[in-house]
Amino acid sequence: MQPLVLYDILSDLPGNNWSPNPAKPRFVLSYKGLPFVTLWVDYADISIAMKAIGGKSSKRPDGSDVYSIPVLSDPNTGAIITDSLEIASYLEKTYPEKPIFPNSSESLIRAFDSDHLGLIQPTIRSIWTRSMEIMSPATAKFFMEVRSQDVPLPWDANYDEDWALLEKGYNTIYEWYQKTDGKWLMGDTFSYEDIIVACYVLWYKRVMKEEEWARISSWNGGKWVQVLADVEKECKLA
Ligand SMILES: N[C@@H](CCC(=O)N[C@@H](CS)C(=O)NCC(=O)O)C(=O)O
Repeated sequence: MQPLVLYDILSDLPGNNWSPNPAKPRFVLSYKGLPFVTLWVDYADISIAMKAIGGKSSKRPDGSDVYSIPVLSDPNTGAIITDSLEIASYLEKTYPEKPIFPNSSESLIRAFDSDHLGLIQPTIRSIWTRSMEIMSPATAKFFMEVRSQDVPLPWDANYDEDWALLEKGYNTIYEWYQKTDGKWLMGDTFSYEDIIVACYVLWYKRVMKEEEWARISSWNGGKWVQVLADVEKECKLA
């Protein structure tokens, strides 16, 4: 089997990785035990690089084309897949061993993906502010220019209201975890839902200031540090 190729986003951090969307396919590939290599792309070059390999485009609010990461290229089948959820779906269909959508749960997990993002999206300007700090100045400038089309400036990582909203969002996710008997959102059955939750927590751990990460780590009795550790272990990334 030839290694699959995952396109992820470069940063100044040791080991590069930070962004939650490419983290999700990295966790899935590792969980399923599939061989893969990662190609790191600067955020400012994503559109040029993904257009060149045949990634799918969508539109920015100003009507211009945007190509996004993650993209997965599978030399075993010739497939080039854009979007973390579509990549998860492709990997599940093509490599069904070690399911991430157990018991025909893909449609429910698609709904979960959107509900989960809906809890984080209102606070995203603060997390984006921290994410810009791990990019080169030119890339951070590009990031702010393009992403401010989605969330108008000013952004700041200290907005009390963002922190209150983020904590409220995690209280909701905590309630979801409390409804099950096992350690996963589906009880004793591991699924892509837990990967989604862990990859966002990993983002905070990677980009936030030490005291901000300590604050998140204290929420819900340390639940989020535990979920991240459990998912990393399950996916053989720890
Ligand atoms: N829904 C997509 C979102 C992907 C996305 O927003 N990717 C960002 C980086 S995390 C991107 O590539 N942006 C390119 C740009 O804004 O130029 C997914 O889950 O893969």
